[in-house]
Amino acid sequence: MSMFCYQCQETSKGTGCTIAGVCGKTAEVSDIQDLLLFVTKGIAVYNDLLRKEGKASKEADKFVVDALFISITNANFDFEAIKAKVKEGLSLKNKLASQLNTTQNLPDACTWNGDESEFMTKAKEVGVLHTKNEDIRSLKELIHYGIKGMAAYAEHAYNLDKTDDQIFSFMQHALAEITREDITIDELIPLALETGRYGVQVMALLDAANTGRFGNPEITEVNIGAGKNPGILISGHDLRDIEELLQQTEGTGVDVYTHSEMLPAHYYPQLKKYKHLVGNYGGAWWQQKEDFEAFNGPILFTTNCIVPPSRNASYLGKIFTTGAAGLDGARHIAERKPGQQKDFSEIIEMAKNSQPPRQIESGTIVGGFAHAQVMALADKVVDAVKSGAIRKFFVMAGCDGRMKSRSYYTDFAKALPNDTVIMTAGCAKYRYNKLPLGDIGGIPRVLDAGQCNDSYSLAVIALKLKEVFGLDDINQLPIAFNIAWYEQKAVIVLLALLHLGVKNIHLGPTLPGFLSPNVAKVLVDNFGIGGISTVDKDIEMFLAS
Ligand code: FSO
Ligand code: SF4
Repeated sequence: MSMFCYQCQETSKGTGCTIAGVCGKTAEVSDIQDLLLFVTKGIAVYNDLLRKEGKASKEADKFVVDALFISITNANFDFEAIKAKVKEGLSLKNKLASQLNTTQNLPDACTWNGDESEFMTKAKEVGVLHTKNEDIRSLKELIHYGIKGMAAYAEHAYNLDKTDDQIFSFMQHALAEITREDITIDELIPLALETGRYGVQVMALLDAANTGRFGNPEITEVNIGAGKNPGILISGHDLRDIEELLQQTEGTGVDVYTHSEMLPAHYYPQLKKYKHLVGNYGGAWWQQKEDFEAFNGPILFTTNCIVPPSRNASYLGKIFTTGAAGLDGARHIAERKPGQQKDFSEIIEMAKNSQPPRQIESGTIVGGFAHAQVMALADKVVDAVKSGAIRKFFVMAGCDGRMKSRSYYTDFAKALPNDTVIMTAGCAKYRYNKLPLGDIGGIPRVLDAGQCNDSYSLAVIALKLKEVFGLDDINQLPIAFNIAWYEQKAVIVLLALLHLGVKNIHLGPTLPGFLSPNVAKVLVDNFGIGGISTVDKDIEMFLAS
């Protein structure tokens, strides 16, 4: 075995990538990520203790968030950049150690201080399989992945100057807890549920950060064709990055197109006002090789999901990364200095010398149904439910991926009866957002709330509908949850929904490989979590319940 990783839905054979990642991660990158997470746990333990002494470090808060985000699926493939982060972590760890008054039994994650020549040997000792008991390992990793998702959302909020000390504190406390060798299953289960509570909190924080700066998403038709000017394609999830890119490209003759999870940028008043934000180009993240070949201009990744390009890809020299994203061979745009913007001039210059994008499709898609917009239509929605025009809502949020079995979601959307409405968020929507599914009395049958974190909006809508209908329990609403997952942000979304009391969530296309049979049983018995079967059987089951 040259590596071990089982954090995403596409993990090899559903059990673990052991030679190289299905995602394109090499064993070397996987190992250095393991080491980074080990050092990060040491920092979390120290900062958790320092917090008790009233001396928590803000530098550590930020480091933990960055390091976790870097190790999310498809975010960073740059070995040297991750190694540099390990070194930065080691020196921060020593700084924190020197500030701590209490000395107690500290774990290896705190005390290990190897030099660069020892990095790869140590990395082999500290990965996921270090925990031998499969149930403990499963629960620890469930919490760990939830916290990674939380870190992604905390980072986006941070970039918009919104932070929450309770979230930093919980992340570090939870990391410290899962570093314990003596932690029991009875301690880990409530910690997993508490992770969901902070999942709701971080999504609320990011929602407030996004809407506070860019306004509430509103119904918007987004062009999916190509224009005549050269363009920059921006991917990932960071709205501060796209705002600065739009400001810096204004008046340059270069258009900006969104890709994959950046599509919802079009729904925000303070972003859609830029006339040169002309459309969304291509499909979900996993189709990027074909889409990028056709785009012609430079591509900026603000986060995941990156698919490492092959050596002969025509767009090889045109990829830029920023923030937590990284790719060897791509140019990385440095962090913004205090009071300044990131400098995107190199990308803009490259775009000016590029051909315009090749048109690969035409038409428009509609979105912008986040909580404020749906609530503005509440009377219409409630009437449609009361009159029976809408029989059921299907929350089909989450992620897309390359597995063939994900065609289930397209078939499911097509087979749903005409009196049902899909509520979506995240890149899962690309499986059905270009289908002609029509509307019910002016309410589109696919309501896109936004990015994966905007699953929060779907939960807010459900809670408001519960109030409107005077119900005691969210599960009495005519809403079914058929969620597609791929990476760790979907894990925090799932834990958040469980925290809100949502039961009987179906998860596909496969259940997580990191759930041991016993941990899966806990989720099934207590929350009614289920998988998927065939489209017909599932629709029948959902409509009957
Ligand atoms: Fe998708 Fe990738 Fe947004 Fe994820 S582009 S898969 S859950 O990063 O975060 O939905
Ligand atoms: Fe495998 Fe997923 Fe880990 Fe990549 S992120 S190595 S595909 S489990």
